[in-house]
Amino acid sequence: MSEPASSLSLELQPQGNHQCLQVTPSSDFCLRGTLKVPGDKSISHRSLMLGALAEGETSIEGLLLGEDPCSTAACFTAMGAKISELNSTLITVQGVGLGNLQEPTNILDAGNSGTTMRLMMGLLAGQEGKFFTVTGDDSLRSRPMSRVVKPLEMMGAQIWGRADNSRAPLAIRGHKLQSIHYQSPIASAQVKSAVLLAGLLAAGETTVTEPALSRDHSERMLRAFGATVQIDPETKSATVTGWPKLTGQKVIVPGDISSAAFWLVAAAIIPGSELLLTNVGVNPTRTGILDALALMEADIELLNQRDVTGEPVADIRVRASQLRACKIGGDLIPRLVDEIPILAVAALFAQGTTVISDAEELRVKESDRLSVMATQLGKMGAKITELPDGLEISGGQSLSGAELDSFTDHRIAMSLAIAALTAKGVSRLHRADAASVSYPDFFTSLQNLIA
Ligand code: SPQ
Repeated sequence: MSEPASSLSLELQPQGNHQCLQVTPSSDFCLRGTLKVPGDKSISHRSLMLGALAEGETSIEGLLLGEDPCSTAACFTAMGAKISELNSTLITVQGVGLGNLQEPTNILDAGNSGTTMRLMMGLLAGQEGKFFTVTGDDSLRSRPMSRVVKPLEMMGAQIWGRADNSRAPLAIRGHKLQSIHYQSPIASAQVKSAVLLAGLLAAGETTVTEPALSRDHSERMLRAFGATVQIDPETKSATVTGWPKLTGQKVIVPGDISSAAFWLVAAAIIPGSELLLTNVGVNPTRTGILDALALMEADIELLNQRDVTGEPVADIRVRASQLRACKIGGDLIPRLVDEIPILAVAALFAQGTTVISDAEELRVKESDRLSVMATQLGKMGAKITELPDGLEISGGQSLSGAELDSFTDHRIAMSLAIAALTAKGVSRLHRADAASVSYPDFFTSLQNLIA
């Protein structure tokens, strides 16, 4: 990466199979400009999966061309879906029809993507008479899969794997399924979606009830493709009716608010910054980050709010301002679960002590995000305490440059890169390339926004 106009410099250096980002900060820079963040990862996965299951053609505009959706595309291509080259802004998928996925001749590799593995397992469980093996990278093979194996087994699924069928690689023999009403112990869109997708292949009605509402992209898109989906917001339940006729659709993927979150926080904490983020998905099950930043008194404005193929979208303006500490927990957590690492960075610059609780789920993401953020920000001199279910972060701090590591977790890589911009002294962020999982152009965009 070339030298920026200011004296701040970002340099990506090869390091074995990975890349190391060297950040040499300066005191006189800010972030300015207009940016379109890449397509929503959750919606991208679902559009590929439902496109593969539907009859006819699905066209997808704005699909995230990150590593995770590429894993989903490769898995469904191996099962007979015809997916056009993933190098353009318009992707087409020729579906095979519900229940008609082909038995792949090799192991299905979900890479780093929990969404690919868990949602796909729901769809594979009911492909009668066919055999599938699913695996992933080191991180994904260490993540818990029993949360989807258990409800799928209640529906009649046949699944085998390591650690009492709870860790990939997992083998699945497609089997006739029965509908269930599943009371999920955790608010998880991946659990909910896996069960609802399995419910498409079971006679009758399959319901999932959650302790708090998780993202509802599956429910919205299933409806758009022709499934009958009932939502009961009171009981936090979603119900699908089995064996719908799914028909290929036109999907326009909005920008990912989880990717926008890095810019929202960066612009809020770097004095003099002002950014306009265009075309960002603002589905209320995902806008917890906006609510948290509003609690912190960030200067954020939603403009041009509209609906695009069933998902709410807006442009978001953010300007630097003095943040205040806040308490984040309860039902807000599933609505900002992936934004907690970057919120921890915001909290370092807020007046007072921010406490994040009820976030134990972060321990089973691509890394243990509570532990990694506490140790990595700690290396920069931050006063941050790891709690069993969250973080306690003292604000008003100044950070020092340090040797940092993403632990190959994309959200950690981008959060630490933003923290490094604000530090005094050089930071080296090892395995920074992890950002490509959800945001392949992150460092180029960062470079372009520096003013
Ligand atoms: O797909 P994966 O690897 O699980 O990705 C993450 C992320 O940070 O991008 C979580 F690590 O996002 C999940 C999110 O945390 C994506 C997701 C979805 O698309 O349904 C739901 C959330 O997970 P969960 O377990 O709360 O359902």
